[in-house]
Amino acid sequence: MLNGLPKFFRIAPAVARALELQMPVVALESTVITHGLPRPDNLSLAHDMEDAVRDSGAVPATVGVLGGQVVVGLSGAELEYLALNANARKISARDYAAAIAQQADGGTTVAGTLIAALTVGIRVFATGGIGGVHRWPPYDVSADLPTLAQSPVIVVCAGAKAILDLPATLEMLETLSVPVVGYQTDEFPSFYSRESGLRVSARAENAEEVAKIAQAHWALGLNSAVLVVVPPPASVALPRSVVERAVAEAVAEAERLGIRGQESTPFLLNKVSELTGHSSLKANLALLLNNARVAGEIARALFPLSPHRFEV
Ligand code: PSU
Ligand code: MN
Repeated sequence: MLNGLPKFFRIAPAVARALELQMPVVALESTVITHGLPRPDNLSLAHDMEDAVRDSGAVPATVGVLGGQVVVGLSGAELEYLALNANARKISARDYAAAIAQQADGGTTVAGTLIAALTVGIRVFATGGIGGVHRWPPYDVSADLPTLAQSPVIVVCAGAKAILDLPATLEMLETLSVPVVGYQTDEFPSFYSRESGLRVSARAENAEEVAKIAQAHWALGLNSAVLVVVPPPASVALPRSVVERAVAEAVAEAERLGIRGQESTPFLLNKVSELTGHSSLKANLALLLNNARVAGEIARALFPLSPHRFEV
């Protein structure tokens, strides 16, 4: 499966070996490193997420673009280079080709990471929150949504980012035939908060059940992602009212400053972090780690061969 890859793809040896042996692999995105989190938390978080995947017995593969190469499984030095690189682009589906042709560096979004995961055959992916339908301007819809519709990958997240229009995002996921599976919950989490008042389309109690749902979904010939939503850990989750107030203020400020398009998500996330006295940052870091751990367990349920059995 790894033969015939486009020449601008590079897979880390540990990841290539795991894929060939059908061992559990979890893809991780890198826009959260380049644009989502402040330094130095971004780099430590990137390492911690990889460790969380390893601790649950799977092989992590952080995806990014370096000098126009799509790298699946960034090394420690490469993670550091991206985390410190202020010129790194935010690479969603439409941005790939230019980044490759122009030999640029960048962090891949959920959409960008899904494309790379699918190209090399990774079926499980962990992130913080997916993009979706924005509250303002009303016609800003993340490429994460249509890409999820075309990518048979299990995506583990804490819902969609709280800055979005969550009911509209859920409706769009339904339209796109993406199951939204609550991990030990009936409620769609709202990223920083465990609650949203919105229901998921199915509930799973453990990783094995998620794997069975995904296998049945794909056996039907459906080619969309299965979105697994995990509430943020109770110890760091914020009350919904606190988040809502901060989001309303951040959105109003973005509107005042005329911030649009690609810049909108990083601006709003940063503003919400400031307005909540950085307790949202703490929740963000904790939920990312938790999602990496759950994704590792799901990957093991999907590909029951443990990597440890092959370690000599
Ligand atoms: N969630 C975060 N921080 C982020 C993102 C999500 O906590 O930086 C990124 C993800 O990579 C997601 C992207 O795919 O934001 C969506 O951006 P847009 O709305 O521009 O498509
Ligand atoms: Mn957008």
